[in-house]
Amino acid sequence: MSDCIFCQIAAKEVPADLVYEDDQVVAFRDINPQAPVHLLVIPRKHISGLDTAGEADLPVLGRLAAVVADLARKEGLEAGYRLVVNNGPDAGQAVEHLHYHLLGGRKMSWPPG
Ligand code: DGP
Repeated sequence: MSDCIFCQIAAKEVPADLVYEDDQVVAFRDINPQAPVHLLVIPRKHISGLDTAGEADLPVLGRLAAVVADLARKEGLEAGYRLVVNNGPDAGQAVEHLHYHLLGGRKMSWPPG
């Protein structure tokens, strides 16, 4: 989608600190990090949120999870990390392109805010 900031980052039309890319998935550092490591892991395909992902998107959802686990290892998050999907207004989703927040490098509290 031409007016989607994450589509533009995936297409390299907007700069970002990319840490990983393949034909299906792109990962980059969050512009407003909430932890020492804060990556956003997205599908290249424009999917507005987890609730709009369909059957055909199941392979890319699996790929996203595998890339998250790999990036967590590469970022040295052996002590643990948190994976967050904000879906919809109550969760505070600001960018309507599915993204996994990979947060780590500090102790996390529970419940989240
Ligand atoms: P969410 O609330 O789950 O939709 O989080 C969106 C995240 O995206 C937020 O943590 C800030 C980040 N973000 C928004 N615009 C940009 C951008 O242009 N570049 C980067 N690197 N991150 C962005």
